[in-house]
Amino acid sequence: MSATIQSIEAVLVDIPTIRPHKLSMTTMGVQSMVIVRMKDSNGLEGLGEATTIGGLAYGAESPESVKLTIDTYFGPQLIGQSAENINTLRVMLNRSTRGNNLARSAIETALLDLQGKRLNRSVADLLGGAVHRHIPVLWTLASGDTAKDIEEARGLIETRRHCDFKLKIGSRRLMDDVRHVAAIKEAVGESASVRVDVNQAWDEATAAKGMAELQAAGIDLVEQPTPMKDYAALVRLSNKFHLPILADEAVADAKDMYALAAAGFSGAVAMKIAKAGGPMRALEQASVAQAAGIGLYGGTLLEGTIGSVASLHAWSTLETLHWGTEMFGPLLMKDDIVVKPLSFHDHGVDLPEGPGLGIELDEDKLTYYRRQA
Ligand code: MUC
Ligand code: MG
Repeated sequence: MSATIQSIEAVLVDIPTIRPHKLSMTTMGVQSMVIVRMKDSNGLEGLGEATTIGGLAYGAESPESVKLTIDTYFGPQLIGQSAENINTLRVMLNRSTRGNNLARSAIETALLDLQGKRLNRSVADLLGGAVHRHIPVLWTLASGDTAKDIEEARGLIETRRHCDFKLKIGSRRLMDDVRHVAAIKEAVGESASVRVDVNQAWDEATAAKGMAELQAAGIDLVEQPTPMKDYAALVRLSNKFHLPILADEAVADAKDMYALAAAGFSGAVAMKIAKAGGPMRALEQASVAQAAGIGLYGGTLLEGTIGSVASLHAWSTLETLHWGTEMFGPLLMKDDIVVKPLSFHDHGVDLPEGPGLGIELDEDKLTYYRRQA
């Protein structure tokens, strides 16, 4: 059964968050997603998603620019092409396009979903097969208030939804942040892993002082303490402390991973399908990290269910996720646009069953949350 791509629609969707989510560079009250609907000549539909954090606060692409890229550039190239050979289409886009990895990720995801539906296999099957079907997920405490964060963490530990926590810091004075983190660590105790994400807010000297303090407070991991392009600082800090560093903004794809590892970095990498340009490209990065002895972590740009599930299919194929994942994006939003939301329990999430991503859109919810022109 041959199939050609008939149409590609990129829909902007805005869903409020359950509480303000405070990061060093922005505070989110809503999450904006681009949902890709790719239809083929057999009437099947592939779904994809591209999301970022706070418009242009996290990276060079915004939800609005992703929609424009897909509508103006990717759509005309892809429509009419055979949908069956994803690698051929990836090569075509690689030749015509620089960057724009968020838009590429949504397209690669939709192609995989479509292919899986056509072949009656899951996306994980297309990627070689799932090694794990229940995947660990941490929660980010980012209300901006220490007492509220402690209360939130205690509730989640009690219901066994999460046992690991990431704290967003970097917008306050260093010692205020350290006191905030130490108080939460003390409240949740030894059995919970507490990590911090600085989102590039520190210079190297502040990071060195901060890491010494956080190491003493029993913190397990420090994510992206220094600016993304400053590889030398990240390498020096990773060599100086036994508290490991998680590289996030510094590393988008396999090439970045190679460059950072070759510069002498040790620690871990936050893989994100959005940064890499899709689930297949994120797994290319995982191979480079594994070869360099760098730990793996399944990262998020706070995607909704479609983007989170696409990531989960990729992460499920990896034998070891040294630091687990943070695929909690759907839980941060007040509502969902899929018929059957993900099942989060026992400190993790179940990989959905069924062909493709295993996700069905709720058309009414999509209509309700889609951005009006
Ligand atoms: C980031 O920088 O890691 C992931 C979890 C969260 O709360 O924010 C993101 C982005
Ligand atoms: Mg991060």
